[in-house]
Amino acid sequence: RGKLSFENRIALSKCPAAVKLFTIMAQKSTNLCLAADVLDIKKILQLADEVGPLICIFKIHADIIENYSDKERDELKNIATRHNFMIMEDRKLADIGNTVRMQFNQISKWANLITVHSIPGFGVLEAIKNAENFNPDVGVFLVAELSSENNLITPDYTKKTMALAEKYSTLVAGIVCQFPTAFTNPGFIQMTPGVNIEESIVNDSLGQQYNTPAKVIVERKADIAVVGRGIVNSSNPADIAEKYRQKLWAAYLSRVQ
Ligand code: UP6
Repeated sequence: RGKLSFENRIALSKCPAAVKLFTIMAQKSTNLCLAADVLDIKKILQLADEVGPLICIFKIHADIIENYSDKERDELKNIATRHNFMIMEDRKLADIGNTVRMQFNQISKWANLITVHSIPGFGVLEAIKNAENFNPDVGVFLVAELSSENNLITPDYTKKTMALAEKYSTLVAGIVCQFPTAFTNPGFIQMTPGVNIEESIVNDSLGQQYNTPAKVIVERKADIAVVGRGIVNSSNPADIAEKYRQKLWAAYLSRVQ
């Protein structure tokens, strides 16, 4: 998988959202996902407009945004269309299938990609797939590993998560994980958070762990790197995002060649 280009992996995916994402990454030469963890909706929209040309995914946690109404959801959708990126809601759904189905229906009105935990078992993906007004263009990223220190996920959990992803490969666009272990299907997209350009920044005070762009893309075979505070805390997010984009894309090119 590591050596195949994004273009060559398009035909290997069974999920329409992954096909769209691979296409955007190849067209825009970017494997950067911005984690826009900001409370102020005006700042979020400004970030999306400024950094939009440099990213493939604009990832938000809608439940931390103040005053996120339909008007702003539409505005974000317009910016996404203009700059050709996908909107991900990082809700990490983790309830029983029946509840998740209702949550997914709401979120899929405005997001293209949604993160889901595998912990509830097959019912969570079965419910989404069979939802009445299921939109097949919306894709799931299944969480197989977490970036935080001493998290409770075991290798067996990760392996079983990958088996679920395989079973629901028309719905699952990719996997949120740290290591390429057990990850063989090149149709899935590996998304890895915990990335910082500064080698000296290895963690925060709450268990988050960071690695450099080269390490996550080349050694850990991530296709997309998620960067939050490394970009959003900067006084000039567009400049620093371009630095990340260049480093991440160069690492990807060195891997595939
Ligand atoms: N995220 C992680 N680790 C995971 C899964 N998701 O950090 O295993 C998400 C966080 C945050 C972003 O919810 O939005 O990725 C990382 O932000 P940071 O770069 O500011 O640490």
